[in-house]
Amino acid sequence: MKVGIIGAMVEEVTPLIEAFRGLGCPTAQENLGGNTYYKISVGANEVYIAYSKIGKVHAAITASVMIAHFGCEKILFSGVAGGLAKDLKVGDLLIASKLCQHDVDISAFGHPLGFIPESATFIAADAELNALAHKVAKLIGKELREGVIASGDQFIASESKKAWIIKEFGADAVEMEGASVAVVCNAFGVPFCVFRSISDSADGSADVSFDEFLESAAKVSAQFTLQMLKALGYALEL
Ligand code: OS5
Repeated sequence: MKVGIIGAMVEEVTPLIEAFRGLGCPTAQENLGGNTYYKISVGANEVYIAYSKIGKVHAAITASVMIAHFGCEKILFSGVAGGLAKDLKVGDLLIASKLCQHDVDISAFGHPLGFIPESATFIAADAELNALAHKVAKLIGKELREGVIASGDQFIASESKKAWIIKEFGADAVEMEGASVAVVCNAFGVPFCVFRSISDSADGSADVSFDEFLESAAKVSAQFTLQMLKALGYALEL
């Protein structure tokens, strides 16, 4: 089986790559379209890992390459997010139920915010992967929240913008890549799920909180992603 794991920033994929190095898994590297893809063999299975760079366009490139070039059959996204829901705090882990693009606006033509004709406002993550994630969480005693993720090419750092995204999309967390990975996976019929650990609260101090907690939150998501791989049949001694 070939599974692709995408993060946006190098900090989001480094804990994964280091874990596989520590396990002695054979690793090769290939550069394509501005990204480095790590091809890691785990027994008979392969995992492809790359950080896309920030934003929806970069993440869409990476997801497309993983699927159309490397032949990944499932895609997992691992990274950090800004928390919108009041009870989400730094370090909490969230899996997306569905994702939307909060910066899509063709309402001048009567369309709802976030909607693109022949597409949809929300794209649901794969039900089987999400169910497996909850099973894994229960097994290892890790709290895993499920909620709506809104993506856009903006770092949200204000109470007013945060409130607007909650009001318009009912989102629990905000980031800058997940929905574009959802669009690509949906277009190719590839099951996907999105894990995000909270690095900040998308408010006036989001930049400070993000800098402080990026690394630790990224590790939370990466550790869980490794457990998911194990549950998917990868022979990992975690
Ligand atoms: O990938 C971007 C989205 N991520 C999730 C996230 C988020 N998204 C929106 N709003 C929030 N409040 C969010 N909280 C977490 C995180 C990431 C945000 S953009 C961070 C940019 C930080 C940065 N800029 N320059 N550097 C770092 C230095 C640098 C230098 C060379 C190469 C790469 C980076």
